[in-house]
Amino acid sequence: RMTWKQYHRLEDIHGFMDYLAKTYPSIISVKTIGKSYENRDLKILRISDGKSTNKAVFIDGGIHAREWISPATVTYFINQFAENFDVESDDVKNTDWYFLPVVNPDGYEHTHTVDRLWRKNRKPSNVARVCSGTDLNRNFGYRWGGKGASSNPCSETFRGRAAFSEPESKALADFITTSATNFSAYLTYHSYGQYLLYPWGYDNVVPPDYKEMDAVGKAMAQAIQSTGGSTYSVGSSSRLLYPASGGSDDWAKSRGIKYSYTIELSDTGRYGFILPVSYVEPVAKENLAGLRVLLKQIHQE
Ligand code: 0X9
Ligand code: ZN
Repeated sequence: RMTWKQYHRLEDIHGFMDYLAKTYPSIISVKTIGKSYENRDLKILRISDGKSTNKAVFIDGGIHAREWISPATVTYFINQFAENFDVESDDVKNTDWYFLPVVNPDGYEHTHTVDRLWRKNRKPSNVARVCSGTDLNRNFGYRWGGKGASSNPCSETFRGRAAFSEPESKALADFITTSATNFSAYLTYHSYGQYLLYPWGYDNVVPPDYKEMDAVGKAMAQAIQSTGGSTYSVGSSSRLLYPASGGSDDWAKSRGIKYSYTIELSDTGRYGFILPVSYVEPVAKENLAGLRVLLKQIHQE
């Protein structure tokens, strides 16, 4: 049984997804879109009633291994929509949802078994295996290799040997590219800092339609605050955080997905990555309110 009163291992998360697909076969399906370096499944859960007029939304978590609140929040969303689909709003029902809760399963398991603060994936970067792991959020193929992305395999922000050199980032991008689904939004959950970030991340410039992303981001932050009390700052990630190229959000935006956000969940630094499990439900709940605001916007367009 899945709860949000503990952080779960990968096996539990995948078991939960399979259980939902089995229990609600008319609206939920699970698909393995590829394998990690250590041969773990990259599992996507889709929720949809199959209407052709639906809007499509892609949500992922766990790009960075140690950010445990991220997969916990994404699975909370899944559970909320799956268990209450029949009584959910038209916005939720008129949506094709795609969830990839753990983009980096090898890293995630490594943080449970060996090193709680591991960030990258686990693929060795050279034959000598001096340093392992690529930062998957520096490995995507838009403006790959620019600012804030290291060429040193021992760095925490190692960009990889080439764009999409890693099976995890490649599988995600290939799925979005080849699924022929026209995604209206791409949301990637990280921690920590409480930010709603939009492109560009690669440098301190913004896309032509940034004002719309900014306005929707601010409305989401407002909903988060009034639901759970947390304050989220909204802005372009290069400006609010730092320039960092090769991020999944930039790549999604470059593919024409209009609403592309990186959401840095709680907290603001007291516990950081080691967020006590008592935070999971409040964080996920207030972020569900934020997500619903974005959804409403998408359905107005
Ligand atoms: O640096 C990152 O990858 C993200 N922050 S984290 O603390 N979770 O590592 C921010 C990514 C923002 N987006 C881009 N720079 N494209
Ligand atoms: Zn992160």
